Amino acid sequence: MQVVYSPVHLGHDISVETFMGLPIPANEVAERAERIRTALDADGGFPRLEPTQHGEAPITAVHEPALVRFLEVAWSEVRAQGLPRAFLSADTYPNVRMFDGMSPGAVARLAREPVHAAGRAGFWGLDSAAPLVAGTYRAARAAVDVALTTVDLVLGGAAAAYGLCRPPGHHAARSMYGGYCFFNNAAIAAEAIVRATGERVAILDVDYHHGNGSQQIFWRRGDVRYVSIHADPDRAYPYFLGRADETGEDEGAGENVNIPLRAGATNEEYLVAVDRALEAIVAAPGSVIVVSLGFDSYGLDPIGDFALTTDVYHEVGRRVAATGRRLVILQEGGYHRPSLGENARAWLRGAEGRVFDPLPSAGFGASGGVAG
Ligand code: OKP
Ligand code: ZN
Repeated sequence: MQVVYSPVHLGHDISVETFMGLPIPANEVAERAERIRTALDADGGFPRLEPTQHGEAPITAVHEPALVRFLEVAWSEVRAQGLPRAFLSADTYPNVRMFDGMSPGAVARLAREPVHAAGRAGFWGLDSAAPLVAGTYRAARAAVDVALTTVDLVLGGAAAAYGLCRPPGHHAARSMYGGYCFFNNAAIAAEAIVRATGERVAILDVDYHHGNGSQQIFWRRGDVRYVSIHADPDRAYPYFLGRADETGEDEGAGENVNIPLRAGATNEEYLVAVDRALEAIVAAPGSVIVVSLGFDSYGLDPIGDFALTTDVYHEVGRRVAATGRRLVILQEGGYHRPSLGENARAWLRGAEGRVFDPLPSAGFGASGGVAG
């Protein structure tokens, strides 16, 4: 299987994030993508290519152009406003209740983009978990090009291709970045496939977190079905979306399928959910699945609480490919760095119908995950 990777992600060089106000070492770091790249190179079965540039039009097909402009200029504005800092992170958000009791006209006039860089970051951002640095915009653009080049491979005839996107994308909504995400790589890919083929497309999101951005972008659309398996938002980010009763509206009624799972979810429970998700996908026509692939569902992940082990990724990849649909597989999260390479190899080899034999050097083989 071909792998699309760009070294431009290295410029999105993050060392710190905040968790409930406290600075903590960042989770979404460059080492993640480097671990996966190295493991796939060592496997020998994953020829690698760099993305080609696809320009801005496929991005503004799903994102508000002003969001793109903000992300492009944010870092230099921080500099220009003389705010000395290592990264830009929002701290004040336009909570909808700030405007309680005001008329819709007044809200439209008042709830607009502020002037101060911190305010602008809050206006466009979901949370404080998407620190922006000098190389962020270029990295986010490169991740989109990785996704779209992966689409090109599949529309060009490949049964499956893998895009090693970093930063990830599924929390980014039409007019909002956040949750380590800037542009929604999977949504941009799905939209590009719809436009190129005129066919319906399914997104299968198996990151540990609910992809609120992907859900929002296609909420009222009848041509993109979004199916996600994730931690129940009652206990996990993004807290506000991801419940089973969120099914879409208008043309999109019934096109949004959320499968929230309990803490401690096992391989067996996960595979039951995968079968449900795949049933929902094959119930509608279409020949391509965009997979939002996260390994934060792994038992040792520092921010997840499922109990999955490496073998289950091989089986999930196998079952997804067994739908007979072509696969545009795009990397989202996964934060237990030592296991990322092996988990990616397991999933992708499963999707190709190849056996998974752990790399002796990896130290995280098929039994590498622990429960709990
Ligand atoms: C991205 B992906 C607040 C903590 C919020 C954000 C998690 C983003 C996960 N500082 N955590 O879905 O793997
Ligand atoms: Zn995640």
